[in-house]
Amino acid sequence: MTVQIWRHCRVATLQPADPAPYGLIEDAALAVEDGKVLWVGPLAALPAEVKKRSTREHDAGGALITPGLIDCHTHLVYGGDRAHEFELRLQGASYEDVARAGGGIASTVKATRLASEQELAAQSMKRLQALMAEGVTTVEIKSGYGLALEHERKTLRVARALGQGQAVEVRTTFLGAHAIPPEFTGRSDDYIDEVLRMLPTLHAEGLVDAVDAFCERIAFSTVQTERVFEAACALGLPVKLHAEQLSDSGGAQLAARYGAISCDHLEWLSDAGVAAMAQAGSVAVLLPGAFYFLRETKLPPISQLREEGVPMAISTDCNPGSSPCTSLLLMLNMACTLFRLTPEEALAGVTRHAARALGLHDRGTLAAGQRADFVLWDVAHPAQLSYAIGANPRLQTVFKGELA
Ligand code: DI6
Ligand code: FE
Repeated sequence: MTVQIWRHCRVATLQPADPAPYGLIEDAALAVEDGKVLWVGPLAALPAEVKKRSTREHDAGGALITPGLIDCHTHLVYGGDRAHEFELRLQGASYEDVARAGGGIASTVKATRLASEQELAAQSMKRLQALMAEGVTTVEIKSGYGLALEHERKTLRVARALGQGQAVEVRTTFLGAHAIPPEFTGRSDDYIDEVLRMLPTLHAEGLVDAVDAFCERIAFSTVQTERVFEAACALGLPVKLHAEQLSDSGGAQLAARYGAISCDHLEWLSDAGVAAMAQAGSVAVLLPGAFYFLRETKLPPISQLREEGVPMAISTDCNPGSSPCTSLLLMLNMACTLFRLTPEEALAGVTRHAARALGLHDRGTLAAGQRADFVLWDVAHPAQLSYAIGANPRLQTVFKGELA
């Protein structure tokens, strides 16, 4: 097996065991073998036997190396766009007004159903590539704009295919319970029956890594959400939830009872919700792009989450309605400016904690045995990744030990 060594770099390992902020190692070396990190530490401590086996050396030119970024909550496979709805909202309509008037998610469902697999793939690929250009090496993609078996299948197949042959891994989440499709208007329980029929079929086709639902007064109740969770658990699939985005429905407490790997949005999360998440070990996925784009004013309870030790992840929520965003670096900045996270918390939010929000334990930090997914950046200090607005200092991405 070949051993490659990156030297002349600083490495932010994001390993909690490394005492410096960001787990930062100055004048570091990073050795990779067989797609995994073999060794990382100060260059001066590089073991002679690792050095001896090295077959390729890379001069990183003083770059900062971080784990590959992980966008743990996206809806990036969809048809059409919602620029018109943006205009309506600028004239005074709220997100919920638009949804109730049959626009919103429903209009994306229409466009997604009309799109062929090829058309969906072509427009979604552009969004995926924008994320990858900023160092994303793992991305979660949800279904939820098909809302019928063939269209949910199409979405998940496109999502899986997007990652093939590329320097990124796609994880798929079934979000059948995202909205009530037009043919089920007024019959939301019947639609949940349909979701429960779709799930085992799509799972059997190998298209589902996790299950999500939108628990909200404009979407599904906690009782309906619980039926979806029961079905997921019966299949051994992890659950996550769009919870307390526009109101407090107690979704986080429900999700915690099902050991949810994450609860996402959380602007209206109560103290009881924070406590339940802390106990269950669920990750809080914060989505500053949606907060910004919907001009929300109620902040997620950051200090309570921090005090209770709930890990916080940050994601784009890339979707056409509430966060038409393909920049995870911009989300780092917004997590700090809008939510008052520290740049270190923000970076952990798109690496270590984002991995955990996907139930992945082999990435998100740089340590021996972890996947060798990492990014070389032209920055002097990791805080610059959160500080800059609209910059893209990525120099190179290494995916599973190979230069992308
Ligand atoms: N919450 C959101 O912010 C997105 N989905 C969800 O459950 C919005 C989806 C959309 O408006 O298309
Ligand atoms: Fe979302």
